[in-house]
Amino acid sequence: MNRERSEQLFKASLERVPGGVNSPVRAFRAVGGQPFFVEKASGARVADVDGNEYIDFVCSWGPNILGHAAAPVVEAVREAALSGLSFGIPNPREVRLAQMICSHVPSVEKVRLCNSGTEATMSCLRLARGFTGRDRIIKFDGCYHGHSDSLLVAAGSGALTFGRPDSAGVPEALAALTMVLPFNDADAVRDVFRLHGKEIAAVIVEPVPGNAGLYLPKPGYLDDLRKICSEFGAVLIFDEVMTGFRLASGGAQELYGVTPDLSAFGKVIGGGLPVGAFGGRSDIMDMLAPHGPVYQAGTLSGNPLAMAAGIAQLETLEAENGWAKLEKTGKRMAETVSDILKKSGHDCQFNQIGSMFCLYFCEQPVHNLNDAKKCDLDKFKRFFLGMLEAGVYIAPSQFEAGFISLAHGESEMDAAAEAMSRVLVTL
Ligand code: KE4
Repeated sequence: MNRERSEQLFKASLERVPGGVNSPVRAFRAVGGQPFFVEKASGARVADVDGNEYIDFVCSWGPNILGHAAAPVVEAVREAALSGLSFGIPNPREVRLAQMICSHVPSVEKVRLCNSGTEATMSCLRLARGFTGRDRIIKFDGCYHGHSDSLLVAAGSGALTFGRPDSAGVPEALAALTMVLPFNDADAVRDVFRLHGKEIAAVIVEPVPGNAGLYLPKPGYLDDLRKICSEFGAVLIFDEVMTGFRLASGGAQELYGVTPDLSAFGKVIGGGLPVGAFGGRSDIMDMLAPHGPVYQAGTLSGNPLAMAAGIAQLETLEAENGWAKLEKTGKRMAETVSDILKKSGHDCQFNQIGSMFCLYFCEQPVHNLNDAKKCDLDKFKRFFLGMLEAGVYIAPSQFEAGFISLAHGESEMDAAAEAMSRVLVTL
């Protein structure tokens, strides 16, 4: 495929934007080559500036659950824009979106809207620390919660459970307050609570981790986290930025029947515009300024256009029973892919739940980050590039999840399956 215009744009971008991109994963560093630049997108397809078209299985990392440029969302944003782009004053749409979030997610008694998933999870931590008066938190390896300092932390070496910075610029002293444990191992959590229970403000987890590919919680694991947090008075935070309003209208917490104390949201609730949200128990949420002592704020929080997009997206999902449709498409995709993999002779693992999936190039099942790290990254890279040339865009990293939307119909799924069969033969 000719990508001359994208190459020119990337060259120009590199002069003014670090790495040429505004978010690292877009740079294609994990798969080689250069990113293409999008001209326009519609439904399940994106077209680059050189006129190449791709079936899109990234969906802007989750937000475009109806497909790109979905008419109800575009119309709602257009109409809202005519009445003003930002007020910094309360507006009816932010009340409506707050009510919709609370009506779909029973554990969310109150919610605060913000502008990104990072803000949402960062604010959950500050709330939990303010509510409990404790400083330590627990996260899990392979889970990503955005780029706030307390969450850019890697597991300490060996038995040392205190975290170490996972990015330059994160102070050691702050990172040490974050303990990083293996996902799907409730005993490890219980052991740390026995040692530090009184100092731990919160446990934050992606109930279905989608940032090291995609793997699922083992039966009872999330229930164990709930029991341990209740026993020691720690706040259980579900980071549903990716799973919220995607895996079910009530998110992963509905699917697994586990009630967190706080939840973070983003992506789908913004309809493609910048939105985050965090909410949960009223007694915790009422700690937030101006009502309580925990400060949190945002110039564009509750922005009328972003609210209009989120409301239109959720209303469309409700009206079309979108979650049931996505469940069906996801199941059909898993059946098709497993048939293709059987015939291909490749050792792959295909993890799927609802409209999220990941094809791992490894022999053993993937239940956590260590399993995922055993993948053949070179084979994934060749698969990614082959699929791209075949007009199918999947996540440019083995350690990312894939997404389908309501716009992924039979023709897109058949075309992608056909491309997959052809590319696997070349690996
Ligand atoms: P944002 O700040 O990017 O809106 O959200 C951060 C975040 C928080 N929690 C979860 C579970 C997330 O998946 C994310 C962001 N996801 C990545 C995809 N792996 C966004 C893509 C990117 O960073 O460019």
